[in-house]
Amino acid sequence: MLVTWSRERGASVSRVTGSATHPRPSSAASQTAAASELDRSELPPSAPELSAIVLCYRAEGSILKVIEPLFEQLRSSGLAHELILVANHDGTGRDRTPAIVREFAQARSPFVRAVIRQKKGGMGWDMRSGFEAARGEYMVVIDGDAQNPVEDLLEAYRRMKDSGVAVIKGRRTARFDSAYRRVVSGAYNSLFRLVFRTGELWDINGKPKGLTRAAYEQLELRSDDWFIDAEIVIAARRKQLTIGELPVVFHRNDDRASFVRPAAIGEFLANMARERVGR
Ligand SMILES: Nc1nc2c(ncn2[C@@H]2O[C@H](COP(=O)(O)OP(=O)(O)OP(=O)(O)O)[C@@H](O)[C@H]2O)c(=O)[nH]1
Ligand SMILES: [Mg+2]
Repeated sequence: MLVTWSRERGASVSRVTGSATHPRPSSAASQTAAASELDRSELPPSAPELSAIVLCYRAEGSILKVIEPLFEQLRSSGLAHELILVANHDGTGRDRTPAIVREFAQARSPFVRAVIRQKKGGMGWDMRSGFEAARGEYMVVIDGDAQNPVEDLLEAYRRMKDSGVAVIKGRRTARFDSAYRRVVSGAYNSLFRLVFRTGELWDINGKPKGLTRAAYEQLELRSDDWFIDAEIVIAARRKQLTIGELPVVFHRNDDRASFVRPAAIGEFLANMARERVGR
């Protein structure tokens, strides 16, 4: 089942399509993502309602544009929360992100925690290491490159909470990134729809991405690369979980060029073929 909303914030559910099936109770599925650099003795005693997860990879000083306002928004939300900053690195020591994130987290412990490990995978590995460290009932992940408005993280949580969807994803209805990226994204989503018959779902890679803890435990995510976004959607549909699509604005990245090179397109195609054949 797909739940969609109109663009205006605070609007109620506008459309529900497909047949509803209640999610199964959570299984004790083992999650294989990386452990984190965390001192668990410092954690508050009870699990928070919301784990906000930020992928900080190679953001360096510009990460503060995202995590400072996000920290303030979480604090003033009144929610029991934690902010998990994923700053895994390639081990060369050239990336200043881990040091910046560590300092930020230490100053705000225990509500902010850093996950800092040498990378053993791409974006999917980082996202899974964030989920693995998170303890919240709801987990919402956002990129650390400021392309999504920071307030969309809490908005995604609220929509999940109000509507009861198990999974939420952003759907970029206004994009200000490059024409190259928009074309790649459009072609990928058209092909994805054709191959996986995902109906009205669109913008598979859109963030924020949010999962309830029960959904996370059912999905048993494995992707280490870009395909994790697709894996979330494909696995959620197989488990007949309800997916919500939140319309979002997507800004241009003024700090760096696109990471999505032609090789990434080949990787997407190979992943789609493997997933389709492997069913
Ligand atoms: N490229 C890349 N990103 C990673 C990796 N691990 C984590 N990430 C995070 O993934 C997020 C999304 O990557 P982006 O390259 O910004 O993806 P995008 O916005 O869809 O595409 P571009 O803006 O065109 O690069 C970033 O904010 C990174 O923090 C990694 O190994 N490679
Ligand atoms: Mg980006």
